[in-house]
Amino acid sequence: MTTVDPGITIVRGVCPHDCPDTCAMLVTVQDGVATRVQGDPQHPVTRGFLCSKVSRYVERTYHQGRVLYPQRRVGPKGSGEFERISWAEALRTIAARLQAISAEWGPQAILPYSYAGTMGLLHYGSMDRRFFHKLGASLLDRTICATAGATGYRYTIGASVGTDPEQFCNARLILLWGTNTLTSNPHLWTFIKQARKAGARVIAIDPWRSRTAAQCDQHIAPLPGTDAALALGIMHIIFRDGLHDQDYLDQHTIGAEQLKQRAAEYPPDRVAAITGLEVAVIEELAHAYATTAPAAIRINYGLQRHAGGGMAVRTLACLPAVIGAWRHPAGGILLSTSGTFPINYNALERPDLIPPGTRTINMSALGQALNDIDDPPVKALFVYNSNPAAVAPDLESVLAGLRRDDLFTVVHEQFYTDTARYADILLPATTQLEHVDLHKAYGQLYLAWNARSIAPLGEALPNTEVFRRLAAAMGFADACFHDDDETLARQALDMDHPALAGISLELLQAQSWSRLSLPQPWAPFADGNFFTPSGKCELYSEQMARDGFDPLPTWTPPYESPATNPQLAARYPLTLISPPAHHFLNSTFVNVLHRYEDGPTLEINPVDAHERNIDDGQLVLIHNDRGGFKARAAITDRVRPGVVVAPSIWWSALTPDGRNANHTTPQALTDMGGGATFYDNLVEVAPAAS
Ligand SMILES: Nc1nc2c(c(=O)[nH]1)N[C@H]1C(S)=C(S)[C@@H](COP(=O)(O)OP(=O)(O)OC[C@H]3O[C@@H](n4cnc5c(=O)[nH]c(N)nc54)[C@H](O)[C@@H]3O)O[C@H]1N2
Ligand SMILES: Nc1nc2c(c(=O)[nH]1)N[C@H]1C(S)=C(S)[C@@H](COP(=O)(O)OP(=O)(O)OC[C@H]3O[C@@H](n4cnc5c(=O)[nH]c(N)nc54)[C@H](O)[C@@H]3O)O[C@H]1N2
Ligand code: SF4
Ligand SMILES: [Mo]
Repeated sequence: MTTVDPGITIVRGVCPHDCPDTCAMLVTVQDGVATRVQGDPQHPVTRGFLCSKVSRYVERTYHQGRVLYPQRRVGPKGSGEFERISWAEALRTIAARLQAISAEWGPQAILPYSYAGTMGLLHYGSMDRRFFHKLGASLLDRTICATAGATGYRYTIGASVGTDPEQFCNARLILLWGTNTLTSNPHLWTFIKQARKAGARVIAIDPWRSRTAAQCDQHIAPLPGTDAALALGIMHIIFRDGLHDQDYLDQHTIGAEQLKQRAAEYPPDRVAAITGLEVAVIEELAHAYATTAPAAIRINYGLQRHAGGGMAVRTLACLPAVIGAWRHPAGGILLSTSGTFPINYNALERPDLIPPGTRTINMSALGQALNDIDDPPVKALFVYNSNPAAVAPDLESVLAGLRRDDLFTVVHEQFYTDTARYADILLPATTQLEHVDLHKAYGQLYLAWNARSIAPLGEALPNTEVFRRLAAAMGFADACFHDDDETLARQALDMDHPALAGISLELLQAQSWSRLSLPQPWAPFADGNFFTPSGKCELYSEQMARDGFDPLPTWTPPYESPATNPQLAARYPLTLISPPAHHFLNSTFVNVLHRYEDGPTLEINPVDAHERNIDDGQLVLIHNDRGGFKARAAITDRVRPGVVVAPSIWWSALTPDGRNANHTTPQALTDMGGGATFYDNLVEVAPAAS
């Protein structure tokens, strides 16, 4: 904290949102009121700027839609009608209901539901995990975002470790593959711009000409869910033309010969047919990739929201080894830096408190969990850090579950979200300015400490404190329920690991952030040392064979596409992708910043629009057997025929018909990791009455 003028201080914070950049923020506080947030100019990744969302964090914090007091539902579920109660009464009511449900149905009838409303290690998962573990509640498999890709990447590389994003400035070729960098990872763009200045070529591979794709030197638009075939086609050409790095393959990989044989099954004409790309484009891409060094690939999570999402990432992760790109710090591939951070999750979450045999419920199939699971059924749902009534797939099913009269729902929230409206008990949550937290990142290599800059608004409480108090109300006597936030942070950092050498909580509190203690420059796999069981890049994976997968890279077709499910496509011929709108962060900021987005829209190609008599700007209904939602048509060649795009994730109250894209998305899971398949989604579009 720095005092600028009498009454004005600058507090050093961290952006808590689910974004790879984890920006360092400077919060100006005047007489106890936050007046401004800025990016820390000293931070090597933040570089003094915040995105268009979080630069308005003060507006969000003081927004009139904040939940400020505990409340009890007085109207029908979903109506959002509440009356104020005290914290004491709220905690008493929750404890009594959880105890009664536990006595009648067993504790596994209680389901926590949380995701990444905050990425802070304390408020993402610490006291809450301890509480539900001690209670014996069902475990939640947190799969909604990243588990397919993380699992696939792990089979090939061994851990979520990849190219240092700060090294992208030294790359000569950058593939932005299934990621909308300018929207979802904007601070990487700084390094990409530097690389371009030095002559690098940047190629976007995305079925949609996103904001990012439009800025690249080239945009390659494969059909959704066909990336693994494209990667195998690239490998085919590289092996065919002898452009591979035999020395790297010999020394640091397993299965190069088998991979070569597998790639032989993907000649350019076959890959062209699968991906909808021209042979010449695939040939040129393969040659550019193999002959431009260093070559860096950025994948994020967009491309793995398909049936074969895990296998796609596993396959792409083989590419750098084939050409030896890992030799250079600026070569390789980056999915997430998350696994570079040694964090003591066992100390934070205390899995030792879980009763043996406790079941696990997959969050990506919440609708099924609420409607179909027996033995025991879910009788209580405790939601925090998430807004499932907007973000979960197959919302018709989720909402039917949330409407159940016999379901006791607690929601701990900052805002009256779509989910909050279904709460029996609604609890007020602090924002990042009102609590402390410790942060790692998934798109850079800095640990950071978020200091508290203002007092909590109303009666808002941080997640950790809510679960401390609930543990007391439930009579949990274990000492771990008394740990305060600083103690939790110390426990998280209690690892004997070289990457934490010299880094302590005190250091982070004093200077706000610190790069992990890694060699500079950081070239994680220049000499092999992969995190796989063999220590090599596993082009062939024994572990995958044991887990029932093809041990070699392969293309896994979408569940829903005209080529792979013609019967379904006869009724629903268009693939819908519903990626984040630029000013939204999943469903966060929608209530605050929707004025910057042009209402719910559907981007549709002129050919598809013409066939359906759809005019530009017209209201359309996008639908399939799961449900439908309305949006305004934007006729554009940003999407190819057969693909439509609905920037998301809208709050129901702000849409024309109270529904959003997730009324059409499926609960089907990815090939591995149990992930959600949001973009594996066939729909039809028709003109709608206003
Ligand atoms: N502004 C903003 N930033 C965010 C978020 C946000 O909501 N808003 N969300 C955050 C979160 S939680 C995450 S997980 C990340 C996600 O960030 P990204 O990984 O960038 O994910 P998406 O935007 O979902 O998808 C990226 C791109 O993948 C494309 N895509 C879809 N299907 C395919 C495919 O089959 N193949 C290929 N090659 N491309 C495909 C989409 O058209 C989209 O342009 O961003 C984070 N950052
Ligand atoms: N159609 C479609 N659906 C998608 C996606 C998509 O691209 N398309 N993306 C998917 C992805 S990648 C993800 S990660 C999920 C995201 O889904 P969620 O993790 O649910 O993310 P948000 O919608 O941002 O909701 C987070 C909520 O947490 C609240 N919150 C923030 N901080 C705190 C806190 O400290 N305490 C408490 N108690 N609450 C807090 C916020 O106010 C917000 O309402 O959505 C998925 N859904
Ligand atoms: S959302 Fe991402 S880009 Fe925006 S301030 Fe937060 S970390 Fe930075
Ligand atoms: Mo995500």
